[in-house]
Amino acid sequence: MELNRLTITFILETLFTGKIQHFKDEIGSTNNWASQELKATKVIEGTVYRVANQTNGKGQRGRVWSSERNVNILSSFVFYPTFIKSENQFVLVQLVSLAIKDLLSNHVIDTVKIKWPNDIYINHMKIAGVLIESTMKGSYLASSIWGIGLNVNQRLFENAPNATSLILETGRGFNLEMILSELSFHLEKRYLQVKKNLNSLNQEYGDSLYRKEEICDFELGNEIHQLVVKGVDESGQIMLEDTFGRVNTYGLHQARMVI
Ligand code: BT5
Repeated sequence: MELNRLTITFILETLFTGKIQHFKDEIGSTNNWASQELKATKVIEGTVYRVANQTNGKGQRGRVWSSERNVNILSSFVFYPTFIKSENQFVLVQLVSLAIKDLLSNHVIDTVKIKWPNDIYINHMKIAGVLIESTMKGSYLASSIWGIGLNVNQRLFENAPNATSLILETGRGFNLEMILSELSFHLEKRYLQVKKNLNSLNQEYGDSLYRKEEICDFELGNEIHQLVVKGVDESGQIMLEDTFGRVNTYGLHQARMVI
């Protein structure tokens, strides 16, 4: 007798993350939308703003995030990490990156890597990008918007030749609401982990770094240097070793991996 294959859908329960969802067909940028809402009303922690299409999707430092309509996750979550000092805000980068890695690792066979600081890579291709925008009160964080672009069902990337997606990596399509629910689950799990112990993600984040212990080309100023990725320090600066075995740390504006 032939066995029927059962498809079981798990509804991942969270305490507060993704419980309130706002959806629009189109907006400039979900990060800007969330930021406007934060200024205008009281937004409950864990609320997520998601769209089918962004007309002005933002990357880091003026770069553009591009996506086809209604095939990918384009979302921004609102959190209040008021227990984190601004000098420790790199933990947010760690927790969001690791949460996306958790989600993807449940679906793909290949290893998911984090290209410093927070690009998510599979097989040398970028599958997700993160844009965190926070406000401060005194020396602590007040609110934080976690913008996440995750490629799910898009097959062709004309504007980003180095991109991949879940459908390209697994050969099957995914339900976007389900992926959003998984994302909410993993974000909350990592957030609560950090709330308990601020340094709990250091080791895992360091071990997940893309091309760790490999010689890579890095742009430092206008020059290209061959350096080995050793890890990150507690402030999130990347630690790079030169050919003489000297390790120096660099901030976001100082070093860029050339791939
Ligand atoms: C990022 O910037 O990777 C952060 C992207 C964050 C996007 C989300 S979508 C929801 C929320 N609302 C927003 O407005 N933004 C956030 P960066 O590291 O600067 O990478 C940008 C670069 O990635 C671009 O210059 C392209 O080379 C490449 N890129 C653009 N779209 C891509 C895509 N869909 N997949 C992979 N790479 C892409």
